[in-house]
Amino acid sequence: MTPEAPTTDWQKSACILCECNCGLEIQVQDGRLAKIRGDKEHATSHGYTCEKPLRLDLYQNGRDRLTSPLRRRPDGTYEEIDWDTAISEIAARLTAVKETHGGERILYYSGAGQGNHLPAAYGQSLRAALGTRFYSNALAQEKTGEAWVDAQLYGTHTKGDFEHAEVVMFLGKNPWQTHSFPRARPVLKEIAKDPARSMIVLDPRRSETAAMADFHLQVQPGTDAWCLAAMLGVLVEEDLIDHAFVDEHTDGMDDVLVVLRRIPVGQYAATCGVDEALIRAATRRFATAASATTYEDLGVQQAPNSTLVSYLNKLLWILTGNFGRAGTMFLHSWFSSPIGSPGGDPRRTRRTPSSGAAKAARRTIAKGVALGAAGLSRAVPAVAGTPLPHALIDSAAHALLTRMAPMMSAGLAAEQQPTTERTTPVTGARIIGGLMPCNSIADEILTDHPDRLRAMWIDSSNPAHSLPESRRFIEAMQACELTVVVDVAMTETARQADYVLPASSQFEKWECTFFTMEFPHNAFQLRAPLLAPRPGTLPEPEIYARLLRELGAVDTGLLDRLRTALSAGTDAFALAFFSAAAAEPSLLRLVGYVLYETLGPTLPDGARSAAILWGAAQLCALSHPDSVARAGFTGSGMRPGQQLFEAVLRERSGVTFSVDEWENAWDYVLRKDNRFTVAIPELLAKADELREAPSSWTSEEFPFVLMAGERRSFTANTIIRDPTWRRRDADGALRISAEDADRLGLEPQSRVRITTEAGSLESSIEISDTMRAGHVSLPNGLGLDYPGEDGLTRPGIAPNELTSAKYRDWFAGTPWHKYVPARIEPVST
Ligand SMILES: Nc1nc2c(c(=O)[nH]1)N[C@H]1C(S)=C(S)[C@@H](COP(=O)(O)OP(=O)(O)OC[C@H]3O[C@@H](n4cnc5c(=O)[nH]c(N)nc54)[C@H](O)[C@@H]3O)O[C@H]1N2
Ligand SMILES: Nc1nc2c(c(=O)[nH]1)N[C@H]1C(S)=C(S)[C@@H](COP(=O)(O)OP(=O)(O)OC[C@H]3O[C@@H](n4cnc5c(=O)[nH]c(N)nc54)[C@H](O)[C@@H]3O)O[C@H]1N2
Ligand code: SF4
Ligand SMILES: [Mo]
Repeated sequence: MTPEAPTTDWQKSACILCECNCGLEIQVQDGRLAKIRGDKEHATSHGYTCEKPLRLDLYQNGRDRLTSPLRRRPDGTYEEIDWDTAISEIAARLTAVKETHGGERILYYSGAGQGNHLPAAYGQSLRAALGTRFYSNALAQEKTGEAWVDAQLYGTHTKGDFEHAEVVMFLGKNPWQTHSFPRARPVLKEIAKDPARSMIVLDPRRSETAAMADFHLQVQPGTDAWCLAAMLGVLVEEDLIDHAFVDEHTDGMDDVLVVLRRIPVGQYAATCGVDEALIRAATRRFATAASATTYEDLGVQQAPNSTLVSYLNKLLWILTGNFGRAGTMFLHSWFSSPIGSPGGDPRRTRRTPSSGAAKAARRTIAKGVALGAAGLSRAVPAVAGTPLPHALIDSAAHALLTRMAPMMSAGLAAEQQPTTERTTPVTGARIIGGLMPCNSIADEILTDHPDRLRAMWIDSSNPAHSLPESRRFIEAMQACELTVVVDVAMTETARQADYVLPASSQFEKWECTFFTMEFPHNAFQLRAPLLAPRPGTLPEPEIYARLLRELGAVDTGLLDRLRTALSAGTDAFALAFFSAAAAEPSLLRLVGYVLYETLGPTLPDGARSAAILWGAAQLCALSHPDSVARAGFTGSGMRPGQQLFEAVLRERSGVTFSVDEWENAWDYVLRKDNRFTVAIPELLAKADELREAPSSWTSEEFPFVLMAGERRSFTANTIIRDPTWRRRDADGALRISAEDADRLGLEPQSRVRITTEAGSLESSIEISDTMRAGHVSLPNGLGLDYPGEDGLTRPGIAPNELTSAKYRDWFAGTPWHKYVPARIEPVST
């Protein structure tokens, strides 16, 4: 099928509105996504969808879709320019910044979209060519604290088997609306109706999920650390610890227990405002269940003490032995990680291929390296031109791949963070997983510090809307010498940029996400385009390639030689590429671009953008050899990776790339003897200080806690901009308790003024019995400028006009979006 052909067939794709990426089947008619249903054959969602994707056409055919590169005029208006002009001017200006201040003064901000991860993957090549060092995206305002804790404990990301757990616990997570695990709603319903299973929810609000829970621990906002500490205190007091598990699988528990024994359970229950008996009952239920899982999300990750809360959460399931069995927590494979591994790259610290493969690799590595050392000029033609035995080419290529994997993986996905800690140049903020904290970005620009950031490249993100204190972020954009935004729509961020580059939509190009977080079976889906690109737009991989050509990033002679090698087969190509990289390691960081230029044009159905996935598939097979083999990708050398890549290209409903047994969860532990390292000194100290630490940040001036950014039905960050998507609650009312409404004399139709340290805005209200007194909530994703009949409309409040960047986690720098001290006043009409 060619993407141009208008068709009424059901075509396979996926939802791009949250990280679940449920498989979809879509009928396209007259350029519209006319009919949409769940894909029953999809490897992870099996036909499930929620209500949100049914009107995805509002994304595809949004009225503010971009169709031409734009250049900002001095008066702030934009003029259309052609692509050649855009590429040459941007390349020249990036080069100027690099030459004047250094490439490391260019911030690359991208990669957190819910559906499109290829831009950030190819963006690694641009970053390599420019020599950027600093990188950020939305993960650095939610998940970096948790990622750091994971890195200390066992080295990689955890998730839970909610479908089979006897007890599930959600901390600041409302999966009824926000999903994050497959088939969330049916799973929640099954748990709620099964008397043998239980749900525990920590949430100040009676969310849809909390309303289904057996134990709703309705904490005071921002006090989860005390609630979790109290639960851990109960575990120790009542000896609910799984001692056999702790002895067999953990190191350092004595240091942890010293702190936990000191916890005053009653005092902490009072601090978090939850009845002590309820905390004890919930803890007993969790600890005595045959299997239990937890999920923490924004309600705790964007609130005070978030990194500490992540640690306490993980101690809860570790102390009760809930790991590595059906219905418990697990570590899992990645097809390609979207976040660097904060504690070191798995491919570096983990044993490289085990069994016979390792020996073979060791034996051939010497040959491979020798070939590589022969350098660019000799090795490449030698491989392309002489009939070396296939087996030798393959094993030499594989040996080189094994050796170069760490650097190559840095060129493929998000930055891989070395074990040494890095900090930002101006404010010294901690960089976790390679990501600069979002809250620090403006401070790294709005200063006269000589090492300040000077330029920003922003792709697939809307930080002028999604970052705290957005007015200040906009000031920071304006202070830059150059800002470039790549997007499908004229967003709040695009409106501030020097250049705006129009991308083809996610239904007009090959795309994928790297949110592969399932176990024991894990799947990856490459999506084919359903429609032709809108005229004037380009897929991001092509945008990056044009810039890299303009910058002369890779010698064209080398690219020609690699193409010649490729004509002899992908193993010859691989050996040629790795040999070249052995002589010039910087090539590895450019692997995406090299693959796009060489392998890309040879791929079927115009799937040029998928070229980078060849590298990802090879690294995946190398990192998880046994799991990938169990998924059916077998053989020696480069073969498993090659087969996996071919399956990815072929299968439209996703490919199961790793198959494990439950006990294999231990294989993913990146620690000596596969044991958890449980004592984290700086967080244990902080836990110990909770007794005296402040637990409230409101004041007489700002007596309310505003949750700035609740997920509701028909919100999906800012991916769908057309306000008619939200048929109800069109302008995103402020939710307020009946008690507060009474006290302030508010009626359902009243309007209020919300004032915080950062701003003051008017809002409609919804008097809601889900809110507790003193807590108010605004939805996420509203306050977007959208073309209406008479110019731009802007229904609702952009939450970050009310947040301040200074409210952030002391450790990870993540924002307190869920805890904004605020004042609420009636507006007289
Ligand atoms: N419908 C929809 N789904 C989405 C998204 C979307 O935009 N719309 N976005 C996706 C993304 S990017 C993400 S990161 C996830 C986020 O998913 P969630 O974290 O579930 O989303 P939120 O609604 O921001 O916050 C969850 C809960 O935290 C509670 N909360 C607020 N303050 C506190 C507190 O101090 N303590 C505790 N324990 N709870 C608190 C809120 O009442 C809320 O019920 O959702 C994903 N799914
Ligand atoms: N106050 C407050 N702020 C928050 C939150 C909160 O709860 N409260 N939540 C935070 C969280 S968890 C998240 S994840 C972030 C999300 O914030 P961002 O990471 O900024 O993400 P989105 O709003 O999803 O923006 C995605 C952008 O990608 C564009 N886009 C869509 N398709 C394509 C494409 O194919 N190519 C390109 N180039 N662009 C495309 C969209 O038009 C949109 O501009 O917000 C954070 N900000
Ligand atoms: S919004 Fe999330 S849960 Fe709903 S269909 Fe899309 S990917 Fe699935
Ligand atoms: Mo998010």
